Amino acid sequence: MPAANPVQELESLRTQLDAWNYQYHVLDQPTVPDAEYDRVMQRLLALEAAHPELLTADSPSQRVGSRAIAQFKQVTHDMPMLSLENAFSAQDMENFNRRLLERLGDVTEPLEFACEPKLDGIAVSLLYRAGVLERGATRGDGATGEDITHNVRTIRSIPLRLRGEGFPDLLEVRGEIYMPKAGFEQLNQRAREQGEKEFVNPRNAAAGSLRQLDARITDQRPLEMCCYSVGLVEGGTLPVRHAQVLDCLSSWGMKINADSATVLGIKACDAYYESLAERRNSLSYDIDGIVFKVNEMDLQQRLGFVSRAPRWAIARKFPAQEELTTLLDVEFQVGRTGAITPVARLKPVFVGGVTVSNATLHNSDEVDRLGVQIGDTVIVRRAGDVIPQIVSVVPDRRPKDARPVSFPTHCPVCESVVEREEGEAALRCMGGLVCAAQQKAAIKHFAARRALDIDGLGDKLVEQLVDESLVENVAGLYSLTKDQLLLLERMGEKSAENLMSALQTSKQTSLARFVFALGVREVGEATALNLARHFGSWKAIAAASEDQLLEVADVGPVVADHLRQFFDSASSMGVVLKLIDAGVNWPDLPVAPENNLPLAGETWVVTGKLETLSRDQAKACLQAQGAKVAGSVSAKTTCLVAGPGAGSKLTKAEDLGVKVIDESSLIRLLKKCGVQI
Ligand code: 9MJ
Repeated sequence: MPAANPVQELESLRTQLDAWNYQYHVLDQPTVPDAEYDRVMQRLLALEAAHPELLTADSPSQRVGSRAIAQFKQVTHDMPMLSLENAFSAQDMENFNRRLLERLGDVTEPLEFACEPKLDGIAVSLLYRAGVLERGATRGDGATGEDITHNVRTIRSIPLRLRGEGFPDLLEVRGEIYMPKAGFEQLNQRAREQGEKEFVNPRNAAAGSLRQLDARITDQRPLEMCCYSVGLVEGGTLPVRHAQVLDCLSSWGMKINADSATVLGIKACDAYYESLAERRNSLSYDIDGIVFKVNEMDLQQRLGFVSRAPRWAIARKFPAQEELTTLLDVEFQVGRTGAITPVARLKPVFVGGVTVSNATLHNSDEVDRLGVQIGDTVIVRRAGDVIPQIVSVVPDRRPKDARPVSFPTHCPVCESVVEREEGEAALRCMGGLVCAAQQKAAIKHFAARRALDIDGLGDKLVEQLVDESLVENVAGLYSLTKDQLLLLERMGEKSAENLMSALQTSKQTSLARFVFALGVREVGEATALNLARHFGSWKAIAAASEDQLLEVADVGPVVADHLRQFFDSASSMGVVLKLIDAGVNWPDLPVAPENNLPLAGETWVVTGKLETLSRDQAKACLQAQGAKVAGSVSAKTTCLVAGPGAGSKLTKAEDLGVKVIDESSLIRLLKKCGVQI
């Protein structure tokens, strides 16, 4: 339908697209389906093609250039871009506060501070003239950066023209361009699938994405910008408090951090720091600390700068999550099922708040992927409670005497032959329960809290019991005597009595716990619960054919095969019978037909990052309650469980009006269904 007035129609299409873009990328509140956005964009493109003279640089159609630039131009920052002084403790914060008060002299405590999560990305400056984005530049060394306008324009949370009114004629907005964790994971997933090199962390990925000469590449990268200050301002005024300035930027269409806050006094800054530190891993973006800024702009003015950092701000850093260290050696650990895991022995290094001297290398595929050799300098990462990982190798620091990691052909514990099963990454010791390492691991698993929960039977004690040949398998635990225990190192009368009594108590259990405690390969808690519910008794599980096992939710051919192998093995069955003879018991369950389960007939989807459960655990628990768990959201979906970083599935669920809950609600629901979490 040709419009009577193309100028008006163009303006209305652009305003509409800008608004949708703002709602989606800045407010995180999508309002129209993608198809509608695409239709309006197509109309805009057609109209602009018909009227090239009406094309403007701030049109939403003009985000991605069609050609690469030849090179980056240098940009001088008329107002230097500052760095921040660092603080590492509450004491450093006290000192900061004291310095502020001393310098200001006449102000009384408490000072008001703006608290902002310190994004770990690339600092940039955006210049808006008459509300139109004119230039984007990196901070560089603070005085000179690089012109990255072509790349900045591709980032949808950066407006090409400001919204609303009242902005100064010239406005320099500063902030951080970063890659959210979920986008980073997807980017690396794609790189893995295409056999390309992965990025080490979201910061490097953001930096690499902005360093592209061709904006079409940057356009493919999930970058965002969050604004945290202004630089040059001409032809207009801004409010008198920093937090109000940010609110102004927000009203003009810029993204600001929703987790920021203003507080009174330095103690409240500490409390903010502690609460963000606790939430750090569940945020959708990486932060490396908290920035505290004196909120009153006139106080900022009076405080001024020292060298290149403002006196009115400080960054309290979290303990680093990545550090460099040396790989001293690789040793091999044998797990419960014989899987042989290479473990990196590292020169001890303080990272993520603890000293790390070991990291898992997972398997030989991972060693190959990293290309790591003994003697290499490596980057170690420890985030939250996650086990430390080697992220990458620093190739230029490889010493001359570095040597490749060589995998054993025989088990380092029992010397049985080692095999790599087809389609598996792990090497496996074929010694079975002859292998002391597998014996120990099986007993530790059996005694664990979520299994038979034998209080006081810790790892060290299990190791002693096996090393002293007092126990060979889990059934042996129940023939231990107090006198035998008293022979062990550091075992007193009281501890021995307690352990004997804990062993006695542990005999009273549930079928699900018992099945889980047996440690059959791939049979986790959720599968054990499903088996218990489906068959009701131990004998029925042991007697089930592979086909019957396959009827159980969450049991596939691999698990069914492991289960059959376990029950077909005379030695495994011997252990089970001995346990029952020793008095291990549980109430048999009424067999729950699948359609009696609480979530029978429902279809669930799980997306985003979960904190307490893994996504697989959440899925297995839902399936155990009778739900179908699907990979994508549709009108048939009963409920979406969305963790931080949830993306298109969440959008779609909201579009379709599907119920959305978070992890804590899921856990509450599962607990109500009787699941132990
Ligand atoms: C970051 N990186 O998130 C500043 N920053 O302010 C925040 N950096 C900053 N503020 C003045 N939130 C200089 C740097």
